[in-house]
Amino acid sequence: MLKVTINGKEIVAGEGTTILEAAKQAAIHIPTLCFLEKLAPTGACRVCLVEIEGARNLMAACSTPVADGMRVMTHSPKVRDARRKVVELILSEHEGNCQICDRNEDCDLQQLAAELGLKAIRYQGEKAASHIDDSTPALLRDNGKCIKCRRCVTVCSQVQSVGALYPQGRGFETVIGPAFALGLNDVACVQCGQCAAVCPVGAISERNHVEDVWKVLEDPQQTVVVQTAPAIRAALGECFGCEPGTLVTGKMTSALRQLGFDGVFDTNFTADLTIMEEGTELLMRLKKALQDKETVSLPMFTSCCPAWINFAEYYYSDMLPNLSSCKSPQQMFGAVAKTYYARKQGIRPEQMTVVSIMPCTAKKFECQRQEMIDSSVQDVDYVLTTRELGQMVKEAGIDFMALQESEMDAPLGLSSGAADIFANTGGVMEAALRTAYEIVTGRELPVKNLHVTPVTGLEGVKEASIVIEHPVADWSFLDGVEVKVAVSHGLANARSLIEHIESGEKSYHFIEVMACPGGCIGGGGQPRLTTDAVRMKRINAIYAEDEGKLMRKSHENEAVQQLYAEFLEQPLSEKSHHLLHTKYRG
Ligand code: HC0
Ligand code: SF4
Repeated sequence: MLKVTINGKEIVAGEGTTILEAAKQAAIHIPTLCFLEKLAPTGACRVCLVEIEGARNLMAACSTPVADGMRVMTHSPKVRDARRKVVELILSEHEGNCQICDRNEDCDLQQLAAELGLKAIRYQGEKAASHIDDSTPALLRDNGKCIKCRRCVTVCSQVQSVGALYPQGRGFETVIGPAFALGLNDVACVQCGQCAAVCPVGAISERNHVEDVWKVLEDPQQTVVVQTAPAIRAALGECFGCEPGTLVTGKMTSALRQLGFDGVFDTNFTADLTIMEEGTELLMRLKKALQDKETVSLPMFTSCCPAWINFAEYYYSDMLPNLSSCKSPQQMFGAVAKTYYARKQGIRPEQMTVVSIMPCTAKKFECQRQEMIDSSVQDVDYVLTTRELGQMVKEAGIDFMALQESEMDAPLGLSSGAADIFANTGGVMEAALRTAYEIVTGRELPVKNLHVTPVTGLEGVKEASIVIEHPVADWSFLDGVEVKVAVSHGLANARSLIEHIESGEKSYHFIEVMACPGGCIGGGGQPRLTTDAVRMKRINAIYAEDEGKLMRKSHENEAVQQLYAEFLEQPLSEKSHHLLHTKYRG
């Protein structure tokens, strides 16, 4: 162990600990800008400069390891002056337009300027040129607002292993973006929005569709229904000052009704439906492989995360047959709403608008895919992120925290606890196992409180296995079979998992992949900034929502059972295939 003194306070730290980490242990705050927890520091912004006794230069605390006997000053006059200069220089070339910026009052740079007590910008000069990339349906990038901190570069390469963004040029001329000034649509960007989730300023955000939704809500010819993704309810409250992980399901429902939606429904309803379809698909693949000895694509991968689908299409097109053919719950919802529900309401699909509230930017891309028009028109019309819904509620003058709680509408608003946990990494797997095990054995999954603990939590790749004992007659070929599953989140983890499978080191039957760290609760459209502590609070809230329900398995959802009885007939029926399944092109 090393002894180091920070601001006169003696601290014991392990070998390799950075000054920033050691200071944090001692509750000493050093401001940062480019730094992101758990990722290799770049030292790009120099905001975390500190003074080390005896050293010639100030050093970046995020990338300088402590040494035995080191004496560090984090807020000496020299440090405070240097830090101000750094931030003034950033501000001098930043085309902020703060009052009308997407990040007004939610901007790390504004907060930093306030923290450092900046009262003037001593340097004035040329501003960075604005170049707007609106080439994808999901994201908007404005280089004029970019402060070149490289957080987006770090996340895109280290967490997602995509590397769509990188710094080009030198000094003032440095530009962050895809090569040759291409748009994100022209490179292998998966539209996950993790870059937007970590951008400290307004340089990368979702494409905003709030105005489109206002317009359609004011159109008397349209029946406008809304679906809310599982992860929204544990994060929307943060837009109104709540602690991360505050469940606001009932208030969110009331707010959506006040905004004027004609039906307030739940993506969770089609998450339950997904389990029926995807669970049956998995069992059929196992049957073909183990009983009929046919060649089938195993392992089967979940297919509900659109950024993961993009990733698979770009990098692992040979694995596309391994993806479940199920559309995502968002898209199943659109197809069911504009057929089954529209018919119940006596309206045509073109008289209905489906709006989704999603924690995700890639869902904006997904809803526009050519595969997603099975109701005869585009199945989902607009996707708003959690942040955009927060904006709409504020624009409408709704006092969110004062709202009474209310219930979602039937039938497409009814769902199980299994659907809730889709929101977090491991949740789709657990939900699928709760149903598939019971179908095969007639008994409840033999785990504590229905939780498959090995697939929960924030470990990047998680594994579990379950031995099937005494299955019912139809599934007797599974007797004694050890079903192996894996779960990954963050696409770099998916990449390493796939490489282990391809090399033959690992083999599984079923794999859940979510693109964003933590799953959808950490999506690119969630309130910023999503740290691991925030992820865990949201995950705990989602599990609490699940545990608080009487109905905790997808196959128990009576509204889903009714949908089959009245319309779809059974999982994997012809109608199900037409509306709920698809094929990705690669
Ligand atoms: Fe998700 Fe989904 S769980 S991808 O993270 O499966 O976005 O919340 O809506 O579609 O249900 C996101 C969240 C969804 C879908 C669901 C799945
Ligand atoms: Fe990279 Fe995802 Fe951003 Fe695309 S959306 S640039 S893949 S982080």
